Amino acid sequence: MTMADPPPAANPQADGFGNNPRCLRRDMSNYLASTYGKTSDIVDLLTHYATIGSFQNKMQAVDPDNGGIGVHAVGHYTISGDPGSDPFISPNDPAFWMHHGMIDRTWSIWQTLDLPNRMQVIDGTTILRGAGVVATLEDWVTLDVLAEREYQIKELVSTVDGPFCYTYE
Ligand SMILES: [Cu+2]
Repeated sequence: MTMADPPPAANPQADGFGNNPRCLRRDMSNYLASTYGKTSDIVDLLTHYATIGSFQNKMQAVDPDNGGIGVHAVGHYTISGDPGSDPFISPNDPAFWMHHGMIDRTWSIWQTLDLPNRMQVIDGTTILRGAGVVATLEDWVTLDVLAEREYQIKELVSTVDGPFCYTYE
């Protein structure tokens, strides 16, 4: 007989995105990974979503009844997941960064399938959730301690142009 872990403290915000500090739990939620994070889900994403808006909306989807759970969200809710899952605690587990590398790789592959139309394109707003200002390629990004200067989004959308120089094999 095994004892179940106690549930995490309730998030202080109704939307679940409030600061909720607690000890890290290293755990995997295999259900989401095996249901929505399969290789076939990545292939489907790469081959059926031709615009950046449809591609990222499918990749980011978090509603099983409306678009499913996207391969990006799967990692956030799978790695280091508390029983209630918390997308903001998942980056605390070093294993999570393999997932984010794969998300970057998937975006890079998607771009190379139609470079003229998929490299310099973005969709969405300047904030993660809720209404915000529509982002443009001209907007500036602050990377804090990771970079000595700010970059425009148009400089950051390629793995080989701008400040980056890497490819996936
Ligand atoms: Cu992420």
